[in-house]
Amino acid sequence: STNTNSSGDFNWSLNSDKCKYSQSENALLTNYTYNKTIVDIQQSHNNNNINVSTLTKDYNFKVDLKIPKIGVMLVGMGGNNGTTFLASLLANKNNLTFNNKDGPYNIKERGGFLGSMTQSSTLYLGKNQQTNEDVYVPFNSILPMCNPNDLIISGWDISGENMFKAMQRAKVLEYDLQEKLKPLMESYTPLKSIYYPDFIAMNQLDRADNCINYTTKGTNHDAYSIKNKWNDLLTIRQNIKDFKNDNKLDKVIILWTATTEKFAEVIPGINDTFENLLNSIKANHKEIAPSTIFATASILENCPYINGSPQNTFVPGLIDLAERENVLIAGDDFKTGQTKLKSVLAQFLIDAGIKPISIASYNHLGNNDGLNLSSSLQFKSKEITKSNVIDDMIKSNQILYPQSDKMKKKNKDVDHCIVIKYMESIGDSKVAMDEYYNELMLGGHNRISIHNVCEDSLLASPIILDLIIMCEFCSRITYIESGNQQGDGNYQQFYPVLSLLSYWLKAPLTRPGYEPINGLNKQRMALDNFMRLLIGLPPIDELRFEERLM
Ligand code: NAI
Ligand code: DG6
Repeated sequence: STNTNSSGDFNWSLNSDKCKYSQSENALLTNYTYNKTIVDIQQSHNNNNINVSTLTKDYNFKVDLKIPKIGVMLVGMGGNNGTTFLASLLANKNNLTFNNKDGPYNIKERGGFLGSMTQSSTLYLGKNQQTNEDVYVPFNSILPMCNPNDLIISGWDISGENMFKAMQRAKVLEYDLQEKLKPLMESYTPLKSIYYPDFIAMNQLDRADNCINYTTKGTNHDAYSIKNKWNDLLTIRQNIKDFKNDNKLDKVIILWTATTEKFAEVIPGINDTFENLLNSIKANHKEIAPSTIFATASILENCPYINGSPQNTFVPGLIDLAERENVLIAGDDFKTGQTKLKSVLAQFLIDAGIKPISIASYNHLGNNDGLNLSSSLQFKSKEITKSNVIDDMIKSNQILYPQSDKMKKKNKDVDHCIVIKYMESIGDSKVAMDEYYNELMLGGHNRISIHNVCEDSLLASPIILDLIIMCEFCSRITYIESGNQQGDGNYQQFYPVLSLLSYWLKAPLTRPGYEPINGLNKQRMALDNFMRLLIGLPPIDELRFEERLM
């Protein structure tokens, strides 16, 4: 069949017997044969017997080509990320030009959403028949994806400042850009939110003037009620309903970009199953975090929920609820700078057979995120997501990291330390310093030092955009296993934990029983190949036989 797609300045058509367009459904239907390698390891005496075989499965995928009207609700809308994200959407939509020290800067002319994979990167299509050159197309031109200009934004914050004032407070954007954005931003005011003081640092108390559960005027914890968590849940659900109805939206996506919370304790009988979780919300259990209320409300309203912070919002009871309601969820913690680079560099070193022995990662920053993380329980949440990123890489190479070594070193394969210090004067301009100390052959070593400085929220905002766009796109994809006699013959959605989004997340949430993949290139490869298969193209294998064989 021939499918035509257009993306601004070029048209392309596809000849593939794998996919066809269904006019009645306005959908693209594709057959794909998935090849899987299965390793069976049997232990006998001191030996491992490894048996390798292959398995194929045929799937039919369906992509709904109609882009719905999409609303996004940000939890923590008035923070540095929330304001920068909204500012970037409005600045692009209105094609703003502002002055900085170099003169006029037109946002569209300079590339728009730099740092966004969906908006500013390309996907390998194939070889140019005439010149043998590789041909790449914009990632978002392959299949219809939401245009950032069309997103309708709302959200909550415990601070009631309007978005212009909140943007000023964030001190991320150039003065002239803030002034140009003023009339566009000041009409946005965050909805009242939930504040349970135990979950975030004490130093955040001063901000909390816009809370649902504000009972008495006061300047201490006692001013905020944690006595009616069920009511808080109902309020958030109503907020979502109202937003959807008022704006006539087809879909709403909720994304947490609020302050990092401490980890909630996972307690059998309290938050381990969906029933226990709902009962514990009714009982005002102390381990129910604001983020868990938001995620529960979101799932019950059938809205995908994305967690951009490190805390364990997705306690087992919530995953259970998402499975039961069949609603997409993804987390945890935006993978923006230091960790993103680590998920490339550590993977490269280990794949190259070089052995990282220690990785020291320092950060200092002076924004409100840094202030909150100066408190030990909140730092702990971040330390966990920043540390775990090399686990699967270590496990992948038993030559460099034999199991026996691990026993000797008390479970520490790589000495990996994470330091975060708050320095007010640095503002949002985060400094990240890393030192990788590696073992080479014949007893040699090398040290790689990295020093990166940049506005934290300018890295996070395009990632927020990608998460929303890809989450929405994935929600339009269904599949059926060919020849599945047992199923009811209906197309089904992805498994609710949307691990395809792990490219943008520091500690990817995975399906229970599966381990996260952290390597950035592996994560990207999954996204690229998935896009290709949906339009009937084979996965990229880099074999390039036309060049290498006679
Ligand atoms: P921020 O402190 O500027 O913004 C957080 C906002 O959340 C504040 O306006 C605060 O008032 C609000 N808030 C706190 N509790 C709330 C609640 N229960 N409901 C609604 N609003 C609430 O922080 P920033 O820099 O915007 O970062 C946001 C989150 O994203 C943090 O958890 C941070 O660790 C995480 N993150 C940030 C990255 C970055 O590069 N900027 C990267 C990875 C994660
Ligand atoms: C200091 O580490 C503050 C954090 O919120 C980070 O800026 C954020 O988690 C980004 O981390 P990374 O490792 O992806 O740069």
